[in-house]
Formats: sequence, C-alpha cells, structure tokens
Amino acid sequence: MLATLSRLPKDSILGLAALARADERSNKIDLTVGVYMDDNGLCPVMRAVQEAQQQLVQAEVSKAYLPPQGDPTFVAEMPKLVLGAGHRALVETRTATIQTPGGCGALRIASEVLAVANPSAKVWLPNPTWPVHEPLLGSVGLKFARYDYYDYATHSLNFERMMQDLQGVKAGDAVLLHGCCHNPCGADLNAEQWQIVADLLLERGAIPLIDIAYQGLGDDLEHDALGVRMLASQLPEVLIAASCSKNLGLYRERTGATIFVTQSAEHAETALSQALGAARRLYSMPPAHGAILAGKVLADAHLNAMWQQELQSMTQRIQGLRNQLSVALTAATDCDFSFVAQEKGMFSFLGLTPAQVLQLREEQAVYMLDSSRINVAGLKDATVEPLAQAIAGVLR
Ligand code: PLP
Ligand code: TYF
Repeated sequence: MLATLSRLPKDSILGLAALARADERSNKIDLTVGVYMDDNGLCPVMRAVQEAQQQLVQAEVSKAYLPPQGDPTFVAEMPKLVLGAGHRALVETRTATIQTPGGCGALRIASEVLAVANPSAKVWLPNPTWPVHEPLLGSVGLKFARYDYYDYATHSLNFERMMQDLQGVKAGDAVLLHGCCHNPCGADLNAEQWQIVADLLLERGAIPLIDIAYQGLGDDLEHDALGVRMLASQLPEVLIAASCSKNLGLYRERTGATIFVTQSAEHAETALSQALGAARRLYSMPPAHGAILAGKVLADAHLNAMWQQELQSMTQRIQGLRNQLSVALTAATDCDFSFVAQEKGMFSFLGLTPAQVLQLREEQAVYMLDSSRINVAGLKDATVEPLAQAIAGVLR
C-alpha cells in the first residue's frame, strides 16, 4: 500500500535551509529560515529561559501529562502578554486560551474551530504570506481568498489595494492578518491602517485571525501588539495564534497559544471546549517543557525583566543590521535600499529575480528564498558588506 504513495516536495523554506547547511564553502551566508542568530552565528538559549530551565530541572518531580488546555501558568500569562494585562476582553473574562505546539499548532487549532463555527468560511490571506498558512489552514477544509498586500515595485505595503480587495469580505469570513513583522515582506500596518481594517471587519461581520509570531522583534512588546489589542477591544470576536518560538527563543520546544476573544464568558468556555476537541482529534495533550519555561519567565518579575532586556537587545541588533545593510546596499548598487531600514522584524524582500537569487546561491554561497526574502537576523556585522558586494555583482 505504501508503495503507491507519491513523494512530496520538501517544505520550501526548510528544504532550502538544509541545502544551505550542506554547503561547505567558507564564505557561505545563510539567510534562509527565520531563526534569530547572534553575531557568532548561534541561535542562543535566552538567559531567563536558561534560568527557568535550571529551576525546572531542580524542582521537576513528574512527567505526567499536562492538562489538555496546557500549563496553567502559561495559559494565564499568554493573553496578558499579547493583549496587555488590563485589556477589556480580559477584565470582562471574554477570552479563552489553549496551549498549542508552536504558532503552527495555534493556527491549526484556530482554523479547526473556525471551520466548525462556519464550514463555508472563506479565509482571506495576504498576498504574499507565509507559505505554511495554506497547508495549515487549507487541510482543515477552509477555502481561501487573497488580498493584495505588498507592492514589489515600491517595496512597501499597498494599503489602498489591500482595502480594495477586502471590500469582497462577507459576513462569516475570516481575514488573516500578521500581527507585526510581516513574514515574508517586513511591511506592517500603522495604527491608522489597523483602525480602517477594524472598521471594515466590524461593518462586515467578519472575524480577524491574527498570526502574531514576532511580538517584541519589531519595535517592542507593546508597540508590536498594537493592532491585535486594537482589534480585540473593538471587535466582538477575534482569533489569535501566538508563538513563543522567536521572542522566547523556544523554537524546538514547540510553544504557542490560541487565544479566543469572544462576546461573553459563556462563549469563551464554549470556544475552549471546541479547541480542546480539536486538540483531541490531533494530539490530545501539548508538550510541557517550553510552556513551563515560558510560563515561569512571564510570571516571575525577575525573569521577566531579564527576558525583556535580552529581547530588546536582539531587536536592536536586528534594527542595527537593517540600517547597516540598507546603507551598504545603497552604496554598492546605486539603488535605493532605504526600505530595508524601515521594515520590521526578521524578513525583507530584496527585490531580486529568481535567476539572480540562484546566481547568488551558486556563485557566491549566499542563500535566500527564491522570492529574495532574507532573514536579516541571519546576518553578522562581518557579512553585511560581503552580502552587499555579492548583490551588487548580480545586479550589474
Ligand atoms: N506564523 C508565522 C508568520 C511564522 O513565521 C511562524 C514561524 O516562525 C509561525 C507562525 C509559527 O511558528 P512556530 O510554529 O515555530 O511557533
Ligand atoms: O518563515 C520562516 O522561516 C519561519 C520558520 O515550515 C519556519 O517561520 C519555516 C518553515 C516552516 C516552519 C517554520
């Protein structure tokens, strides 16, 4: 039976990351997968996470299952992190949170519940978006529509086109929005634009599905959550998929949460029961280690302060690399790369053709996605100039 299977291609991002890893050229620059690297090329375990882990190793007496909803501290802390502790939806106890295996699991649980609530819901995805959205949401059976998001010619958000396309949104549809640090383009909505989106969704009776995987890595924890907080205070219902992979550096521990903002405490309980049902269909109980660590870091004032300080320094480093790269590219090519300094988070498109991207890979050992998306956090001070020169070479 298994002999009849056809072979699927690898994940487009992870497949390329594996190619990059296998390349032994000493001048290799790997800007593929969205993982934060320090200036030594290492993805660090954050200090507060390390300290929480020491505490856990000392005190842990059992590996019995977590409750299906997840670690109680973690599920209490995550909505406070995302929405802000005094948010009205929290004060009014209209939210429910379930721990999930990463932000991927959070998106999947959100879409499972969405599909039960409205099997014919159309999910509006930005064009472009993270390629994993489609398999994660589509395999639940949800159908997609697209809204234009990024203008490749001007290297910026095309808000006018976005709103034109979103005029097609109907009651019962869901609109997927990147909370901050858009993956892949790095162009985010400003406060005024979030408000316009909120007004449209309210008028249409559509629900936002907010994917927030980079809170803290754009500007800071508060500013990056501006859009999700605004929508959650103005709309009756919001679905939120949050990830701790990047801002707590917990990638492999698979730590995330789905947060349901609903109209009442009663609705929140019901949504949670559906989320638990979806988890039971998929994996039953979530993994413990990462969520226990995240819960400790978020709940403990000392660890929390230590974490925020390190997170801020990572974010500043990314912004510093963006500034350096923007200057170096502009100088090396005579083209305007100032957009690289303005965009947020780990990713930007450099505006190269697939042929140029391939040439960089083959001739210069520079790895980026075919779309010319780079992970800025994969650069080092010492690789900015070589990257700019290599790009200038293919643009000549
Ligand atoms: N959403 C976006 C836009 C992402 O880039 C990622 C991955 O980093 C995720 C969700 C989920 O990540 P994870 O499942 O590793 O927490
Ligand atoms: O876009 C990225 O690089 C990150 C990491 O299947 C990632 O979001 C990439 C592919 C994937 C899961 C995570």
